[in-house]
Amino acid sequence: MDKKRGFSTIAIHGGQKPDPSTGAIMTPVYMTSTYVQESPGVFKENYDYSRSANPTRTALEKNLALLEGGEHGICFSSGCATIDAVLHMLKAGDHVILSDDVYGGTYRIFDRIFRQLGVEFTTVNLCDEDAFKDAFRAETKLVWLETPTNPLLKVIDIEMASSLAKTHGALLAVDNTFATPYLQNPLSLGADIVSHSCTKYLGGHSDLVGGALIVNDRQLAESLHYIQNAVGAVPSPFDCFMLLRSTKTLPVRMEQHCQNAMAIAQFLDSHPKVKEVMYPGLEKSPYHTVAKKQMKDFGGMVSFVIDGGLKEATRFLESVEIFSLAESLGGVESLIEHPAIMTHATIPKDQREALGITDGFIRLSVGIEDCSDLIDDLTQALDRV
Ligand code: P1T
Repeated sequence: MDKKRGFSTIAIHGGQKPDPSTGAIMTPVYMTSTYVQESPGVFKENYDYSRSANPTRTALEKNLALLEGGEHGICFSSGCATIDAVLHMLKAGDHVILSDDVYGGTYRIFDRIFRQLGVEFTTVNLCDEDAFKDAFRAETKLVWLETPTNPLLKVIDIEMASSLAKTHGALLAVDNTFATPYLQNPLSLGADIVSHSCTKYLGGHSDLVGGALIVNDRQLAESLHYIQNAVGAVPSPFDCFMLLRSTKTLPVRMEQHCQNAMAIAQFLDSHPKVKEVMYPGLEKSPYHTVAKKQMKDFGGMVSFVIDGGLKEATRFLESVEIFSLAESLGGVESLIEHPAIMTHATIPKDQREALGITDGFIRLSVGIEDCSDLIDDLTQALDRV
């Protein structure tokens, strides 16, 4: 598929062609662990063992690379496995600058797994350019950020981050899970590595766990492929098939997620029981200008602070009927969660509260149901607080 085709055309056809033996339009699920060799070391394409390569995974890797406008896609069994693979390129004594607001599980990989192996990291508010500059050391090899961030929905200027990382000889990795390639392409803004939890919008139906890295640089791709194969956190052919099925509808789903999220952010912003709304689509958001510059639309995630504390938040979370109280995000159904107790519990309490992830802080993954039903649900739940 030509990179110049439109996003929806690439989403549907990219990386895929009818099965040559049958004409099946859908890429088959190649449920095989190994491949027959004609002679020792002589095998078709690069298929010798399914940890190393599998045709269903190859189609997905090509599809995701094309969607991100990148050269190489490398798929993993989860979003966390992608972060682990990137950090495996580092050695003891190397230093990473990590955005101060990231998924709790991301922070945990840095804090509990790689710190004890000698990889150091500093958390910084990367929206503060001076603090960002000050965090670089001679040993800094990598900057890792999410934008929009989880769960505060801060928007970090990717071009600014890329220029600082380049000046200091560090790689820039952008976790593009919240925006998806439909809304933002970090490689085109100077990032070296794009990371995804495919569990979220790319999967879109809350029925699989997966991850992907996309890069342009061949050597970087080879290093990551080496780690992918050596460590072995690869997705099953069936999950790859499910993802290929899902990315076909990514554009239409994202349009509806964004439209519903904007309406809900505006509704919450004018509600007397809501203290603060975080959504980069709101003009008064401090991140609106950067978001407009680098994103096509503002995404399906909305966070807000309810008036009161844990008691009010709990009553509200127990009262919603269409929103489901659950971790994760990006599915067609609306989810709601309490980051302090759920997705970000691994971040130390003082650090979490200093960031603003307080007991009244609530995160919504706005689904694609009828928006009026979602607003009615939030209204009745707020009435019960
Ligand atoms: O769950 P997994 O596929 O391993 O992805 C980890 C991950 C990576 N990056 C971001 C931005 C994420 O949000 C996540 C997972 N997040 C949740 C489960 C959550 O509810 O926020």
